[in-house]
Amino acid sequence: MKLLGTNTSPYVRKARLVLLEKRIPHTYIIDPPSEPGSQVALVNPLGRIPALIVDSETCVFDSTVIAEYADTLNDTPVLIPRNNALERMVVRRWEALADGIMDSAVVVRMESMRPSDKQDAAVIALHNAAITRALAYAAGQLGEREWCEGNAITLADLALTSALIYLDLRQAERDWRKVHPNLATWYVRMSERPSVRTALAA
Ligand SMILES: N[C@@H](CCC(=O)N[C@@H](CS)C(=O)NCC(=O)O)C(=O)O
Repeated sequence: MKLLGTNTSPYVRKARLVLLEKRIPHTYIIDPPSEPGSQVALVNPLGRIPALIVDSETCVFDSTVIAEYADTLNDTPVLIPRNNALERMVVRRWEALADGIMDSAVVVRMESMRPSDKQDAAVIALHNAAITRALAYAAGQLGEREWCEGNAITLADLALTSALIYLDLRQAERDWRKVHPNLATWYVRMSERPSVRTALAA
């Protein structure tokens, strides 16, 4: 399999973390969709990354679908609970929360890259407020537990890790570690995992 992406995309990092945690063999290919010669639009009509090329006829797109597909390929570990509806919902809700943080942080980033007289301060404020609330919710849900849900790593932990890495990249001034020390403690443990080290290194 080939995963097309870039190192700055939080959705790509989430997909990579899933593939790496599950040790699913794949080649990671840097392919910014906006650059001439990009393969992305040829395999994903939306022209977005991540795009996971399974074979000449099959491309999986949207990080949520990649995560779900990859999780069914093996059981080591199971990242999305399969039998318990409540546990499954909670993990998917964590993913939605993390994706929402990414979505809002991307909007803030895009808006702040516009000429200053064209930036919409209200849009920036709205999305920054959503991120602030989402982080408080995440910290409250996590408490002092080791994992976001249950007694082992799930997609929830990987999605949240990716969202926080993106905040470090684009909103370092937010200093979420100071506001939520329990998230910081949890993140230190996550960042020691080989998958996270690999996904941060390149
Ligand atoms: N919901 C999608 C979002 C994917 C997305 O928006 N990716 C961005 C990169 S962060 C993208 O490909 N944008 C087009 C571009 O970079 O030209 C997912 O989870 O995969």
